[in-house]
Amino acid sequence: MDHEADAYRTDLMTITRFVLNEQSKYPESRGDFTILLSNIVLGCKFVCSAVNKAGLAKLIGLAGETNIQGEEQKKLDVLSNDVFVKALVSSGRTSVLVSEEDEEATFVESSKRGKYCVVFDPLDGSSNIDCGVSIGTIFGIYTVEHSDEPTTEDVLKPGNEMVAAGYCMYGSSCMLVLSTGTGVHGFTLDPSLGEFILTHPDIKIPNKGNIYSVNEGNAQNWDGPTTKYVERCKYPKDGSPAKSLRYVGSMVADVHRTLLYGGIFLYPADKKSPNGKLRVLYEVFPMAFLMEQAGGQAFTGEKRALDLVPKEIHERSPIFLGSYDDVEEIKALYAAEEEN
Ligand code: FDP
Repeated sequence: MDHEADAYRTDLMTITRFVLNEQSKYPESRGDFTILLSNIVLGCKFVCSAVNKAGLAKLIGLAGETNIQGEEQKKLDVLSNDVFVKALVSSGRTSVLVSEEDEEATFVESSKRGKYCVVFDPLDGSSNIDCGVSIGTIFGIYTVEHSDEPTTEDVLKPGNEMVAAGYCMYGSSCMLVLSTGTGVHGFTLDPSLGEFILTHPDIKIPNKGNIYSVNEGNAQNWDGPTTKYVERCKYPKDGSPAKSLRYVGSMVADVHRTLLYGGIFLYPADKKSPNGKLRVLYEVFPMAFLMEQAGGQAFTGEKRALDLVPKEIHERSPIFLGSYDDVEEIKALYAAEEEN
């Protein structure tokens, strides 16, 4: 056994150390956010372990329930939702929870209430579970106005009021990407330690990328600007090389690649789904928050994504997010259409 190497590992920047360091910059802080985050991290480790064991434990398969989006729930979705609801409530730091899996918001009982609201998709990309493709948890955090009397209004706020957002990707490795509003940082789970270690400090998305990511099967129903944009990706007019297409169909995986390599991820509106598919509170907002914090942009086809004000907790919105210059291009196409 290499004791020297082992001792060196205790010097690593774990996610808990990282958040405690951040907390120490705010002398008035009482550690509530650190406690909340450590409960989210626990939930992620739990789901990661369940995802890894899914085949073995025969967890895969339908649980026989249908969620409010009309999708069949998988056992892992149900499990992940239970894991996060319990982890968040028991943190004693939350008042309102909105989960993709629950039709109504959950109001935490008064004895366990705290000053935060958490919106989350416990297991996004669920159609990929059965074939072992990367899936993930997405979350966003707000503070409540009055924790003694929380209401749904506490989460029906624009994304620019989020205090933190992140996702955990259950892929070839388990990675948690987090922003508390001061940049984006990536932590990889070291399974032997059970700790998330800072492996990707201060992630910055390249200003321009050479990948576009979209479900092209919907192309016949797209609007003009999206059609034009994707055409330009394939047949650039300025003589630059065509962009590559990459689409996993699991938002966390597609956004993660976009964040690291640059490029653009699109889930536009189409004739069949005028509001697109992705949910504002727990898909669009957290990913838009991370993109902006990494130097990219997120646009809805009308406005900056984080300026949307949702009216319903499960509202959807079209989304174009990624490298700054790539999103500028799609914004210009929408602006040109408006002028005509
Ligand atoms: P899924 O349906 O597998 O849960 O909103 C959920 C989501 O996956 C996203 O993770 C993904 O980006 C998108 O839907 C994929 O939708 P399409 O199958 O329509 O491309």
